[in-house]
Amino acid sequence: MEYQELYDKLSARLDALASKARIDDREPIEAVLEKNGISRRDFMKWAAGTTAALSLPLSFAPLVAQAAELAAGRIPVVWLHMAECTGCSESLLRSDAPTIDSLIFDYISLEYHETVMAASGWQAEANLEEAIKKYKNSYILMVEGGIPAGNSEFYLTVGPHGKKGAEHAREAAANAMAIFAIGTCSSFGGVQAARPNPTNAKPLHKITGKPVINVPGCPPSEKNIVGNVLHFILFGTLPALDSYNRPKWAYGLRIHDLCERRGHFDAGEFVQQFGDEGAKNGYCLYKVGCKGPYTFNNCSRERFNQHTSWPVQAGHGCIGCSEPDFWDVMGPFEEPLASKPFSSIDADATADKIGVAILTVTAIGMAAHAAISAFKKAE
Ligand code: FSX
Ligand code: SF4
Ligand code: F3S
Repeated sequence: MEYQELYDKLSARLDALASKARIDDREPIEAVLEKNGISRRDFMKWAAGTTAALSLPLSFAPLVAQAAELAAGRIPVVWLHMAECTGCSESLLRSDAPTIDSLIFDYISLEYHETVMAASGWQAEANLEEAIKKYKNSYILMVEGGIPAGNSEFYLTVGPHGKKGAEHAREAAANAMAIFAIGTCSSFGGVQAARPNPTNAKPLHKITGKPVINVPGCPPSEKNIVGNVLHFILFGTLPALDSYNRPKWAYGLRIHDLCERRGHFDAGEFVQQFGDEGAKNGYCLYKVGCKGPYTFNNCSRERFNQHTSWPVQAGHGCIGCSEPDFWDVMGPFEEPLASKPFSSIDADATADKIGVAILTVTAIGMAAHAAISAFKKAE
């Protein structure tokens, strides 16, 4: 599709969304940004950066800005917590000067989010049930955390009914318009599922049996979380996904491909041990365990903590936190994987090729076309 044709299509979609009645009566996002000292110019700069992050042409920035404005008040979001550390929510919410991403997230119509809502106990449970009923087939479901499964479901119970986490997830997924697994735990099981996986924790798609877009990372960056919401608002369909159902715009390249220390890797300049001269000179961290060559994510580009830094910039190698089973297959974290089969993967491998290689460790069988048709139906 030509860019102009795509632009017109997305623009018509946003206009249709704008003509829908708002589901709440809060002030417009523009006013919220202004109150936080963010000018229109800053906002448009942010839109341009987000457009690039989403791999769209720069001329689409006004559409991304419009999607961000519409994210509030028109698309309800239900966010469930399962077994995890809440780091994914913290990634967005805990900044001393909120970024535009975190303000937008704060401002989207979070109908239910256990960390940030005021309600608790029976009231919280009633809010969840009501939101699921009221916004049937029109809400986005985001789930954080791995989910104890099978005979171990009772290891996670939530709320005053003592409902199992898996039941909560299945009920909320049944009528969602789109489902996102936020974080490595929800995408792949994460730390809960590390050997010996005492609670039999499973990823969201295995519990719900539904198409799920995985947004892994322990935690994922705020850009990857908010970017996925905006992408969905813009397109109303699945983004291009890799073999682990991760959006390619965010997870299409390896940490190693985008790393600022890559020149040192290519020149054979390595940190031999933490604190040595090489470390002071910012040399490559491969020999002290960096798993950037095996990990697909955009951390060096998007960074964390208000976009200030990321693990490798801070002086520690990537530990592969957005890959399936990283606790089991990426360790030891401070030694190279030299003796593991991964080391035979050639340096120019694409996400899909690596995915196929790692599929021998964990099989996630989910056909993208099935997922797309399900989304189209829900639209
Ligand atoms: Fe924690 Fe989220 Fe890691 Fe998991 O993040 S940052 S353990 S991915 O589910 O809270
Ligand atoms: Fe690659 Fe890691 Fe070295 Fe960066 S620090 S160049 S990601 S091995
Ligand atoms: Fe995780 Fe590696 Fe990024 S450890 S945060 S994927 S640099």
